Amino acid sequence: MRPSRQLALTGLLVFSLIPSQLCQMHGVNETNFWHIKPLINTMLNSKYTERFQDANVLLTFRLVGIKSQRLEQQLSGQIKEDINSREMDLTSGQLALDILALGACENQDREFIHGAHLVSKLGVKFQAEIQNMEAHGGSPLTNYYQLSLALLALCLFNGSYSITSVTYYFTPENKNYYFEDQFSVDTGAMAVLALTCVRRDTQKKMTASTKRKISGYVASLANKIQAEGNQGLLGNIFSTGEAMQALFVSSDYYKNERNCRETLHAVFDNISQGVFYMPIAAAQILSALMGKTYLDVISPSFKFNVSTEKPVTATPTTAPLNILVKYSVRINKTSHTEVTVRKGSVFLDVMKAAQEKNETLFRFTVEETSWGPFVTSVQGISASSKDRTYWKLLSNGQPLTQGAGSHVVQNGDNLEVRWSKY
Ligand code: B12
Repeated sequence: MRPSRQLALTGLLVFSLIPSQLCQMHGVNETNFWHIKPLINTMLNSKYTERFQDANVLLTFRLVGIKSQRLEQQLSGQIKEDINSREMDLTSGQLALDILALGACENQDREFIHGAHLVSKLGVKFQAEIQNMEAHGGSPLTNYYQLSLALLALCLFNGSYSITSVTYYFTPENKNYYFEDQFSVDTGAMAVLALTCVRRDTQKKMTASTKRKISGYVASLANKIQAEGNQGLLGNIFSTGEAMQALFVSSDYYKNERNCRETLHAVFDNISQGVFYMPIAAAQILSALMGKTYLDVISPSFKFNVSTEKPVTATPTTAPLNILVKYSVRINKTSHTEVTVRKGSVFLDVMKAAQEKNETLFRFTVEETSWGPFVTSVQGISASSKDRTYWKLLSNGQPLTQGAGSHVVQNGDNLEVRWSKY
């Protein structure tokens, strides 16, 4: 960014930053704004040729008040086109995110939500999730992160949902907050935001005891999130943004300046290492860093203009050295191989190299998603939401915190895809 433009942008931000809730002294301000600049650049400079990342990015742009008319028009256009073409196929969480993104601005996008009856359609999808849980031992069609997104959007945009279902299905002990016995911080955080909205919902007639119950859920989930705290992060780096939002609205955690400093230090450090190079990852952390939560969607934000940066040209990779890694597929028994790939390769390159060596043992399929390629099948065995099965990715025995398209492998790594249940 050229110095003059940087100054202009910083100047505008000074007036717009409202880290009103917590982290007041240590949130992003004019002196440390440069830390978050890479996030804004990532979001501004991405191509958005695929539809997947639009809603998260548009939502954050609007929530924190970044006004880039060109991009807003492009993203909202893509979202509306997508809704028009495959509304029935959208999952509850996808439609909820679309509503949050479109509804985060008081313009014709809100009319689109209204005209296309998106909120009542979301109500139907939410109800279908509940019915699925009733019929299939408590498992939703998608997952609790999406169920929470749906509840949040319904609550913010006056949709219909049953308080009885909410108090029954969102108890903190529910198995859906966990993947293989591990509390999912992202999921818990989204539920805290949704339940906080429900507790504040003045449209709903709620008894004092129901209110207390929901407050109890929120407090318990917030405690579980805090229990996953580790050197400033909550869960891992990619869950920290949404966890921050949840703790902003539900606990005193960030009233403690030390906690706040620790989180910001860890997050800024990761930003400087380029960890948030995906627009969705940048979008999910930026709102919290600017003191905003998804509950602020319905209150308009101060706007400031930014001009689009020239895309940063990728630095050419250095000499193409080869590295040797082990790769295995584990179902009941394990199939091993060793492959040579270029230095700087990602997990997916290893999977491709193994597939070329032995198609029968190592064939696989992926599906493009907002986080990149999701491994859907290996050896012809497909992941299934219904059976709560998936292909887990591991390196040296540890689950990856990034996907197959992002995780860079190192010489000598022991990589594995493992048939797992969550
Ligand atoms: C639910 C969930 C899962 C479920 C998805 C299946 C289901 N029935 O719901 C399960 C448990 C299978 C899962 C698996 C994994 N997940 Co996951 N998951 C989530 C979670 C909590 C919500 C996703 C969601 O529903 N979003 C909302 C809907 C509307 O958006 P969507 O794009 O339609 O959602 C789909 C994709 O997100 C996809 N998906 C889910 N996880 C991942 C991970 C990757 C890398 C990809 C490419 C796609 C993908 O499944 C969703 C449902 O179809 C997110 C949290 C978050 N902050 O987003 C983490 C999250 C996306 N997952 C993550 C990771 C790391 C994984 C794994 C790589 C873990 C592992 N070591 O194996 C695997 C994926 C392996 C593979 N096969 O490719 C990270 C991604 C970080 C990154 N920078 O890439 C996140 C952000 C969690 C975190 N904080 O670490 N996940």
